[in-house]
Amino acid sequence: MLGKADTTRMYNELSALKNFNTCPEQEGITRLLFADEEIMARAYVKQRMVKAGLQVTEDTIGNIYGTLVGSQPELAPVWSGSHIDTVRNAGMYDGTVGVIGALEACRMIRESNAPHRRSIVALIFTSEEPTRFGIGCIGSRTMAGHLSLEQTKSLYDDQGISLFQELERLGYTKMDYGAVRKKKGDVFASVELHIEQASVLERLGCPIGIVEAICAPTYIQVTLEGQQEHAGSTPMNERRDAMAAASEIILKLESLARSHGNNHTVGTIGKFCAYPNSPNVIAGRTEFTIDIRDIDETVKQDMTQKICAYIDNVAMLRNLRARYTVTADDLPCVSAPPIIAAITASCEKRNIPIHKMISGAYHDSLMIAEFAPVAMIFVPSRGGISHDPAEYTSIEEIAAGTEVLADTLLSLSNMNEMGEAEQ
Ligand code: HGY
Ligand code: MN
Ligand code: MN
Repeated sequence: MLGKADTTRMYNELSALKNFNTCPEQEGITRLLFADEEIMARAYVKQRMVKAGLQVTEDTIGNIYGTLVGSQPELAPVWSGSHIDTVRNAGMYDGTVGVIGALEACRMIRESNAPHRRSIVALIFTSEEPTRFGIGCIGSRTMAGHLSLEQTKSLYDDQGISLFQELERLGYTKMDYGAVRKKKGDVFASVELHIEQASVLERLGCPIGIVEAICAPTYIQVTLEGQQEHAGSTPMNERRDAMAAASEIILKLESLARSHGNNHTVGTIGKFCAYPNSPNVIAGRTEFTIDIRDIDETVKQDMTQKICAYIDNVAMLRNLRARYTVTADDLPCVSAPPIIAAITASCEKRNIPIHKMISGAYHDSLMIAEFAPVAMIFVPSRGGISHDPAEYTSIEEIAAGTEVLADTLLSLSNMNEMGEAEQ
């Protein structure tokens, strides 16, 4: 069992990352993929990785790898990583806890001189958040083979800039995009440390959550086209109001999700644009994103099918034109028992109570699960708040999760293909 994480070092790094913020004049942190501040945050973590003695590389979609080389580097490595990009007006812990936690775990292992056969890799996955380009897990999704270079040409941000244009601007397209792809066997195991982003652990008074399964998202981009008209002189029975139509769809999504009556069947419309967005003009067009999640793929497909049928029906009844595209339709994943066992073993040795749970949020581990065994370690979120400036987890709670992560990575790095410990 390894020792203690260095809470000062970790807190300083989390605080440094907090300052890479595109909108310091607003509440919280906004650090979208490939914004100047995100590029600076990437450089900062790479510099900390080098200082920690890791070998640092980056791939064609911007995933960053910091490798603590093992005694048998030819063996499939053990991974641990997360993200540094944020939603708008975010807190300072979503994603960064997993990146700094993985870095600190590597330092703990290196400073302990504990022998480890497999290399251990701390990673930053490119753009876990869908904030800029409307789809999440861009870096890990590419690793799993679900995002081709061609497809990056059709992912646009609100300014009409494509992901491909950004990759070109930053010189990534000069490298071999295909090399990003990972196949089964390339990675022995992957463990991600993350804040819980809900209040289960806090309510239970439990410091460590072990994620047994991760819910998956389906994203649907919807455009409703009606008729822009005068708000005063257009009689109610002559309107083709894209805002009123959208409101029916929003409430239908909510009632569909509620009807399943469980915490993991959820539907959200968080991004909504109305045109021309003027107080005295009937909206001629609305554009919005539907985010459906579930741990059960058949339920998610049923929700998707029902809401799309409802959109068609509203459009027909209101004489509007509806266009929609499913832009992401991911599969839920389950964690690998040997990794769960390794995390559990560390918590037992450290006399830390655990709670096994499902993650309602998705994470890069969802994509990594397509080519490697995964599991996640959760640490509590105060009040369950996340994706909000008030997001908070104490450095002591983060250190506890990091210490368990470090034990787990070390034991996995000395495990053979049968899951037996070998020095
Ligand atoms: O939306 C999510 O579950 C993650 O925070 N991107
Ligand atoms: Mn997030
Ligand atoms: Mn996250």
